[in-house]
Amino acid sequence: LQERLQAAFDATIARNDRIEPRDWMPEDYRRTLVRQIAQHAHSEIIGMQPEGAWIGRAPSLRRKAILLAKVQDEAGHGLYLYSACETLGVSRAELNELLLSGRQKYSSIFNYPALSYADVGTIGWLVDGAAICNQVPLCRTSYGPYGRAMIRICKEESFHQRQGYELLMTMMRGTDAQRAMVQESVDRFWWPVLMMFGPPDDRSPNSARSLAWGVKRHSNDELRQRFVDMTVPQAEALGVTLPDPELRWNEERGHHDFGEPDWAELDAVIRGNGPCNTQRMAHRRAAHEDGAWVREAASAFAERTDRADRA
Ligand code: FAQ
Repeated sequence: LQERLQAAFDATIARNDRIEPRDWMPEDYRRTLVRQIAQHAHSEIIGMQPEGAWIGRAPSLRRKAILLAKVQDEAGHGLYLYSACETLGVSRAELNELLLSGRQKYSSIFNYPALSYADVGTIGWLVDGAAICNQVPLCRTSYGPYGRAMIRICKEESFHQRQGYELLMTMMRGTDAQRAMVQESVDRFWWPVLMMFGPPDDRSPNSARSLAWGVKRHSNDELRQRFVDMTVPQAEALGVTLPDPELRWNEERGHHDFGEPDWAELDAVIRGNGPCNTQRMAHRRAAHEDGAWVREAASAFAERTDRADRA
């Protein structure tokens, strides 16, 4: 029986069809998906913090409304992804515990601070830009609930990217001080954004299997290259310089060459030693504890309506 189930699973993957929650799947496939989807969900929730810190300091009502809507979207993406993950047999409470105890990760990029209002624009342009590059192919991932969640999420991420770019465009049309603020922000974010795509292919232990299973559709380096190629003309249109002296068009390859990110820095940030890791986790833990009364009230209400329904 086991062999027949495995053969049916392999055939579904080979046809590029979706695996659905009730289908049999190898335990390692399930584990890989829980790991990736949970990390993705945690990233959305922790990712609310850098921009969220600017909601009360937005320079106008219009900017505040836009930022508020974007950060709310991120919460929605997190909840959507937790639900997709729950279809694999883990509970939201378990996933939350795995994040709070440091056994599951979230994206390295959210361990960098948002120091100026230009960072709100840069996060939209570059961080959401990188997220889109990574996530559009995930709309075709082999696990149904994850792929379907990605379709809606990508639409919203595209809007996020454009609002960031529009914010930076507005600042670039402003004063010298505003232009300098944008450039300083791009200088700080460029390399950490390139690291969002993960370690280089020859140091990416999960890639081979995830690619074979159709969980990932492209390697980390392929997506990083695609992002650089997509971003260079946008930087030119904006009038900012990307802080990489090795960045140039390579006619032969038909792609941009670019410098090597500092992989030791990525390793350190992933291990918990980035500029804001402690702060991000402390904030998340406090938010979880502060929300205890909401969870208790919701459970008590659910229990009471359940009892009333049965009576
Ligand atoms: N940060 O073998 P690989 C967003 C870990 S976008 C932290 O290459 P894999 C939107 C990796 O987990 C951000 N850890 O791993 C937003 C693994 O450790 P493990 C979220 C990283 O899975 C915008 C180890 O290193 N997007 O939130 C990172 O094949 C603005 C070895 O790596 C996603 O999660 C990193 N950068 O490839 C929200 C996309 N890179 O798990 C708010 C879905 C690697 O074995 C504001 N995920 N690691 O302990 C993926 O596509 C993949 O999981 C990769 C990593 C590409 C991230």
